[in-house]
Amino acid sequence: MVSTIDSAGRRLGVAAMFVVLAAAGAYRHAAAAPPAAVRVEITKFAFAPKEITVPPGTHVIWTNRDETPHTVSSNDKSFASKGMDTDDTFEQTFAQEGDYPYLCTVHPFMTGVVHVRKQ
Ligand SMILES: [Cu+2]
Repeated sequence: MVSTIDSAGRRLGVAAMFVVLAAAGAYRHAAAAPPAAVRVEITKFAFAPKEITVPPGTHVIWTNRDETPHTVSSNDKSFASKGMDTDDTFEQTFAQEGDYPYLCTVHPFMTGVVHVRKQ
C-alpha cells in the first residue's frame, strides 16, 4: 500500500517537473523570438533612431512626426513609402540579413539604415 502511494507520488513529482521544464522552454523560446515591431520616428528632419539593428523577421514602423511631408525610400529601391503627411506611418518587414540604407527623397540629407542580423 505504502509503496503504491510512494510510486504514485513520485510519478506525480516527475510529471510536475516536466510541466515546469516545458514552461521554462516555452518562455526561453518566446524570449528569443524577434520583437513584433520596432518603431522609428521621423522628427525635426531626421530619422530617430537613425540606425537600428534588428533580427530577421522584424517589422519596422516609421511615423512622420513633422509638419513637413517625408518619405522612407531605400537606396536600392527595394522599398519606398509614398509622401508621408503628419502622423502617417510606413511599414516594412525585413526577412533577410543585410544592411538597408534609406533616405527621404524630398530631403536627401535625411538618411537612416536598418541592419538586419541574427542575434
Ligand atoms: Cu524629408
